[in-house]
Amino acid sequence: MKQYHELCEYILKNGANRQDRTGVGTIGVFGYQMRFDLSMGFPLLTTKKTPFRLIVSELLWFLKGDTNIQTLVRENNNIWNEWAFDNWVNSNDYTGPNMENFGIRATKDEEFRKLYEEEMETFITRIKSDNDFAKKYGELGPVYGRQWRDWKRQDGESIDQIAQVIHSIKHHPHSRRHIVTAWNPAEVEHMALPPCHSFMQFYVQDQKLSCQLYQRSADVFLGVPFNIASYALLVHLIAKETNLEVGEFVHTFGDAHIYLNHLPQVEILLSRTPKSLPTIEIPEKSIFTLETSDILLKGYESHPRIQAEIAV
Ligand code: DHF
Ligand code: TMP
Repeated sequence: MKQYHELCEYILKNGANRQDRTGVGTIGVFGYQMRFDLSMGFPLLTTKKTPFRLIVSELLWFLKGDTNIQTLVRENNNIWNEWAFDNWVNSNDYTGPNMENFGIRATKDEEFRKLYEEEMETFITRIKSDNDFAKKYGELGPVYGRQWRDWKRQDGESIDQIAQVIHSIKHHPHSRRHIVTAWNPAEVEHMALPPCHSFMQFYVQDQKLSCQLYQRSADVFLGVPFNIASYALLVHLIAKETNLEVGEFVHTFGDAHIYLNHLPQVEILLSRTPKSLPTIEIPEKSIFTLETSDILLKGYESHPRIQAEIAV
């Protein structure tokens, strides 16, 4: 995973300081590309412990067309909580303490942070157990899962982009039209977060399946290790489904940034030496019926976890 270390070093050397939507501030560049040869091992970052189970559970949630965090939190996957919580605390049904700008306030005010953590816990407990509540407030809007599996056409029909791309890879491997897009301009305003990993293209050569992703916005310390592993896994799953070997994952970025409050963590990470890559095992099962526990990670050795605050 020297590619990831090179990305961090490149941003530290060439990045410009930028204010951003979250108020945290970043150092970033515009335009960068990494390539991973997936036959060389599974690209899960080894210089900090990266929770593969959460990555699998999120990808399978997308692939099932799900956009409600209830499924995730029931699998103890809390990576999308803040974005559902944001809808809840800004709704008319919410009567608790003021949670305006909870993300940035929690990083600056210890007392508020405790209050926020309590409110979040109450919210997540209710999402897990109360289906009616979850239907309303666990929903992130028409995010990845909806656009991938159920893109609404104007005539009321819908498009299953994943099923279509699998079909086109099987029947026209050399096509230059193997595209899946999550960026739906008509629906972006209804999404809890506009898609960051927005547009992908598949490519077949010599019986190997490759994929290139365009990621418009990239939180290099927290998001990117997840994004690399998630798309690498997606290539493995679609390759299996189409009887191909895995080729390359090409990761192209728009705004690639390191949040200023992640700089100490990035220093620690860069001081570590990468270890050899793990491998994965996938059972013979349809891509749409896989469960998180079906996918096995073998031989993953990593340096310890490095905790960091997420910018909301
Ligand atoms: N917002 C921001 N600012 N950055 C993101 O990377 C991001 N990613 C989202 C939604 N919004 C975002 C969805 N993906 C974590 C990783 C990926 C992710 C959301 C959160 C994360 O916090 N990872 C922690 C471990 C989390 C845990 O164990 O629960 C990590 O240390 O990798
Ligand atoms: P933005 O919508 O203002 O660009 O903020 C989104 C932030 O989330 C940005 O820091 C990028 C980050 N992000 C990732 O890096 N990967 C992801 O998969 C997701 C969902 C978000």
